[in-house]
Amino acid sequence: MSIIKNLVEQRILEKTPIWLMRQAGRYMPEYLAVRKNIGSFLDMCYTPEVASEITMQPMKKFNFDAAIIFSDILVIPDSLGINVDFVKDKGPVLSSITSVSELKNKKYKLQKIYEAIKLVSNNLDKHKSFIGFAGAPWTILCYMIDGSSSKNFSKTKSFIKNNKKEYAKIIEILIDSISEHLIAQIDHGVDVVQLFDSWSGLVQPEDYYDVIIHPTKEIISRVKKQHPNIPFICFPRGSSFLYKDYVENVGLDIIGVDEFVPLWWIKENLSKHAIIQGNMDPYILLEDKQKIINTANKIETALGRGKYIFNLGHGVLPTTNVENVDYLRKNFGN
Ligand code: 1CP
Repeated sequence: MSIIKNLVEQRILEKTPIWLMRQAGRYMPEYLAVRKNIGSFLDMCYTPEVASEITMQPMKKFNFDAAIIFSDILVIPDSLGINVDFVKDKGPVLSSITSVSELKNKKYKLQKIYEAIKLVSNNLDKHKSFIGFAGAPWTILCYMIDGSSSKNFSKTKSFIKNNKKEYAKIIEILIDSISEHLIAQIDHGVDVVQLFDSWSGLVQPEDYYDVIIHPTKEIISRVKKQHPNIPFICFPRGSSFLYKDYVENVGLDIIGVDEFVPLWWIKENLSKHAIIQGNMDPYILLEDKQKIINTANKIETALGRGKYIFNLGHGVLPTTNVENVDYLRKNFGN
């Protein structure tokens, strides 16, 4: 059985499992070498041999406990007929929408991701976990309405206040597509799933139940109806005090915690409801090796060896030195 499934069932393992969000990507020379030869970022995601090779790069180099399929949260808007482009030094640019009538069905595109999952699944050691993922409805909506990355996604915030009917229809479509996408990933070989809600911290507390908790709970319930034993990781980044309402209500197994939540608060409010994942500031990986290992060990001491999943509070920064990641992997938990 895979390591994360084991942890969810037994609640304690001999060693703390470790993987890193964005473990495949721009800080790895192997990734950049492949990227140079492929036209667009989405072409990488939709070419099964390439996506599976990139998924395996950090596994070969660091022997992490889990692989995460190389893909992106924005494949969902792409599969709904929205034009998605990744522009160098700018990030994603989407043909933003204002009404549900602008959406089309291009879900056939996602088949290539499922083929990549099959390829990885055939090659991955069965003790390793294999994570599939999707963006949560709110975070995907932010890109669909604002059309690009933003500090505050104010267009999206204004949209949900002033176009309640359109908003409700789009959210239903997102709940359907995300649930189907996660179920298909499990059907093709992943054995853990993670929902990324990177911008949940922008939602006001009075809207948090409707915009964040309700759609997430609905997705988890649909996926677990088909696959009751699938470990569900949720990462509502930036949720602060609302992390507590989130873990108590959505029906998850593992909660991804960002670096802004203190360890004592996590233990007091989250640990009894879920297995914890994350929390180390990605910036720490830019520091010296002693600082890296001391910080990682401090988190392990607080949360308990073998009782949580080591990860960062957000993705690996592109400027991270590969040697530091290697040092962390080899020395953490010894
Ligand atoms: O080479 C490049 O220039 C592309 C960089 C890149 C990579 C490597 C992007 C563009 N996406 C990815 C892969 C990716 N994205 C993974 C792969 C698996 C792994 O972790 O190894 C995952 C899980 C994601 C998820 C993702 N994409 C999120 C959620 C997590 C997070 O970082 O908050 C988000 C918000 C995106 C959107 C996205 N994709 C890429 C960019 C530059 C962005 C925008 C980020 C932003 O708005 O700040």
